[in-house]
Amino acid sequence: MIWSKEETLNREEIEKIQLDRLQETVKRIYDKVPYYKAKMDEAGMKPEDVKSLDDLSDLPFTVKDDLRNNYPFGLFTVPKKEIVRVHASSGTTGKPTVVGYTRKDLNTWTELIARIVTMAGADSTDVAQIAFGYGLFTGAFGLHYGLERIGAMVVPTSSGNTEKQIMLMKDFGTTLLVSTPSYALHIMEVAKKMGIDPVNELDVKLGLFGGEGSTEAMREQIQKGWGMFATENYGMSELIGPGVAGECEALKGLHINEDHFIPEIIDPSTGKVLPPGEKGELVITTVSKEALPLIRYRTKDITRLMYEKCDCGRTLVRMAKIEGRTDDMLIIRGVNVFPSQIEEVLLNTKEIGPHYEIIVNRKGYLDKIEINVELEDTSLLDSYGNLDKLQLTIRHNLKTVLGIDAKINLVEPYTLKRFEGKAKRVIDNRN
Ligand code: DLL
Repeated sequence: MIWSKEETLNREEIEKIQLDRLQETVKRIYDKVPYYKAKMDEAGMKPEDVKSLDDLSDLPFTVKDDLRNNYPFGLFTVPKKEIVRVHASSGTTGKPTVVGYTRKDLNTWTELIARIVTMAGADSTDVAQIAFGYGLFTGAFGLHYGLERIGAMVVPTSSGNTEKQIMLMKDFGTTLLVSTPSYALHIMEVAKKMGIDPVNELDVKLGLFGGEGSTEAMREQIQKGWGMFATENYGMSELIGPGVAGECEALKGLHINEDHFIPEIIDPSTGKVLPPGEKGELVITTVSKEALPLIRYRTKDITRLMYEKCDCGRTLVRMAKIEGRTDDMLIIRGVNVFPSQIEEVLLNTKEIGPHYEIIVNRKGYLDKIEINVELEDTSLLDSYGNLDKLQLTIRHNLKTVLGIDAKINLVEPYTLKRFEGKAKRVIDNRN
């Protein structure tokens, strides 16, 4: 099913909506936020200079520091009394990045989530368990209202308390799980430990995963372990939260809700817009938000756009799975590698499970990478020879596929840390 007619407009129609809304948005920020006015004046741009979508690339970028420098509400284009909700992204140091919503923004958000969950195959018969943390994080509240809007029965368990999650899942007949992919893996494992077979004893048939990246190999592990159809959706607090893009049942990329978000792909080092289809940093302009519109926001996420028609009938452009973030890329002795590429190699090795940890150290001037990876089961532990062989195979694969030389430590099942929210699998001790 397709939730809204905007998902199937032709290019001309969608671009007309984008241009009208872009012009309105640029005028809005210029008139209402002195910080933006100064920034545009500096770039020599006035709102009336935006005459076509091509003019978008002349507008200055917005970056996370712009939000930080205006903490907490400095970039809002409406007075505080019109804000009905705030969320914030944690940030590892200092103050969080605060985002705000008007009543209309919340309605837009709900509609966009209704679109992406419908796209993934959810409907009013679903019992949807939301295992994202409820709080300042946008994930839980975002999915919550959209799933209610399509008429699903929402079970707001929040994250954590995993055994109880599983009990409720069984008792309520949960059919749909919302979480990070890493938490989905963890719940699956705890269920097995409790003697519950997720495939035959739970009814979860659809996964709506997001908030962090995951590879195709990880998707396979989740699908197999749960007996479910695992889909992924993408978003970011600053842009709205989840609801920017989502996978349809064709699983050929994530459809971007283009009537609300205009995507561009840039070369992260020069800032130049790249031709259609090329890989680079995703830049998004929000064109329907009231409280916190963002012009050319640099997401730091690496992907590419696909404009060909999708099997599902939607005309919305698709973005490929996020490959990594510009600030996540590891440079190991001059070789650039994303943790997702390492994950792909590891998870394609039959004997190992989906839990791993990448540790980067610097010895003198040399970077050393060490990977702790869990065995799928304990059967190999008795044979030193087999373990040794497996270690060599993984090392060889990483070397040939990615060109990195890593020390591999095979560890027993259940020894590495598990995650209830976004996973942290890279420990970079170089700084
Ligand atoms: O993670 C919003 C969200 C919640 C999206 C739940 C989907 C589901 P932030 O906490 O601001 O917002 O983190 C945004 O998370 O820039 C990406 O690097 C990463 N991310 C989110 N979804 C995906 C995904 C939410 N499907 C940051 N694949 C983004 C890869 C993702 N990375």
